[in-house]
Amino acid sequence: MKKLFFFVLLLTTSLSVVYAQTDSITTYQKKSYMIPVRDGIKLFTVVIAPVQNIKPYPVLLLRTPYGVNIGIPDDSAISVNRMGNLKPMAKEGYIFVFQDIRGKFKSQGTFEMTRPLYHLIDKTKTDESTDANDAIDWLVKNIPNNNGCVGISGISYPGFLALDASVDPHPALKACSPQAAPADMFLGDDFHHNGAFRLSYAFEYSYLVENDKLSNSDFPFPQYDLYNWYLQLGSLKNVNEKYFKGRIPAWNDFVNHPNYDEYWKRSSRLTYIHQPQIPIMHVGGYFDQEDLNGPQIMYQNLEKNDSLHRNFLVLGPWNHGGWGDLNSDSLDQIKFGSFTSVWFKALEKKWFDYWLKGIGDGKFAEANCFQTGSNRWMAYDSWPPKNTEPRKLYALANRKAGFVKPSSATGAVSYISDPATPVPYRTLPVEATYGQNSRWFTWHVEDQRFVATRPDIISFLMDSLNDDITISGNVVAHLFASTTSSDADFVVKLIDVYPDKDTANLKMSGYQLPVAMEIIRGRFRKSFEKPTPLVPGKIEEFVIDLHNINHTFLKGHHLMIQIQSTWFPIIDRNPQKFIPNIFEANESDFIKATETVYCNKQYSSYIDLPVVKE
Ligand code: PG9
Repeated sequence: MKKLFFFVLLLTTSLSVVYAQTDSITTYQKKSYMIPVRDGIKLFTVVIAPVQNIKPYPVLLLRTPYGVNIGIPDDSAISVNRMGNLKPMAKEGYIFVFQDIRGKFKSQGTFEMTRPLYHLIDKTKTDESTDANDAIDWLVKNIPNNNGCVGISGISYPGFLALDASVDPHPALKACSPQAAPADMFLGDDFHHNGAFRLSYAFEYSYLVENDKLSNSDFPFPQYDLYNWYLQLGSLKNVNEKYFKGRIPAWNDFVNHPNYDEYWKRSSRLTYIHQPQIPIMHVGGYFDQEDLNGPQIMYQNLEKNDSLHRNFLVLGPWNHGGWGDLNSDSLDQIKFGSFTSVWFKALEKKWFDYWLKGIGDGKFAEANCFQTGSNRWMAYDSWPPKNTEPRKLYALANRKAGFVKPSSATGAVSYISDPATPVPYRTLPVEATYGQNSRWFTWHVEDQRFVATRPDIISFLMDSLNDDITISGNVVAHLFASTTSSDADFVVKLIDVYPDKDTANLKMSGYQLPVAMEIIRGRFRKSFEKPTPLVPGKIEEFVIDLHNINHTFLKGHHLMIQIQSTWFPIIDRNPQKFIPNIFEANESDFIKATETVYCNKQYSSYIDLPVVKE
């Protein structure tokens, strides 16, 4: 979740209604409506429109489950100076519309988490696409002084809703920008990654949205550091027994659908959205802690059928929704050399100005992907770019990494993984996800030295680079591994290790920046639909998509591969003994196992890297 509104800035000040007579827009006015949709329910909607009707304006719509009531009375006037990062657009005239979706806050109906696109199967059914369609129809017919063109945008859940609106769009809907929008909740994004359950996120988020229709609820944890709280929770079956008591529908769905079944496929946007029906600009962050995969994979999915050239991509050095942040020149310790959100906001305005107002030449790069390391914006006519060659970065038995395949017939590295002492995914304390002081927002760039000395982590370090090396595109790990038990998780990280003595910034010396990382739950290595146990001692290949990056490893830096089998509590503990449904595991099912990663001629574990050609 991203703090929704620029309105945070104006909650404390509602101006008295003063209508300045100038030729640029200085003042907006708020009104609210209950907008009816086709099945008769009504959706609460806030409209913030220019007071000065210099010309007709387009509508920019945002739909959300997080509440749109901005706490100022209807008819209040709002100065453009208080409209935060919407100010540049506001000055030139847009009608901003915010809507509570079905079943949340002041809207009628029932909320359903990531509601499937029901109307695609049954035309009589409603969903977020039909609700958006009906709302747009009402808006263009009822909001004074609109120019008949609507854009939709939003970050995360609102981005997901924007994408839905682009399916069978209302004719007035001219452009859509889904930003940090999840695509598939089992394969990637918020609730699972490759079938591994995102425990702390799924627990806290489902409670946040479903505990109470009228608020965003924080689970009342009795302690600040939740690492031990989640550990003491024990088996996942204790969640309903002790806390939720079956009253959080999304949690019950997690429990009842442990595999990639029809339930997950129905809610996956990859199942139904194959073609951009209007111009779409996907926006994602390389360090997005919630929905890193969605924008990348949905862009790729739509690109296959984009003969009309409506599909565009922006990737930046951002956490979840970081393109809205004021301090976007850095993420925690990592500096990007410029205010990346300022750059993006200018592009976003240009984009909507073109599609909704006809301003500009409409020449947009297919993909604008910031390059981390070298810290520059790059424009591409295809993504991933074509000027790369695949190179394999091997893990070697002497704990080194390199581009030369191991030649020895033997070679392997083992470690013991114990679900009783899982590796923390970030430094303690693990604050509540959206709680006070939470460092949830930056854990994707956290220095991995905090785990480097643990015996249940293995690292493979390459010699320092003599020249820069740039990786642009999809990074994929191929792990050859075995376990002594019947199930195992594997986390693989590609890390940029800064020089031992970084003269550019001494404090960053030795920093271990994870530029790509991902997990797979071993049982799903062959099929997400039909999990199968691992065979003790049997070497198998685990293919793990580490997603798209655009990163320059600078001269003097090292590449490093790191592997571990727990990542807690963002990922639940795999009992390591195969049982059909982990949500029903008993305490006795959680057992230690020895995991072995192979680094030899026959079984060489590696990461496939698209390296930019000189
Ligand atoms: N990551 C959040 C989310 C999106 C869609 C479904 C469930 C969760 C969010 O930030 O809105």
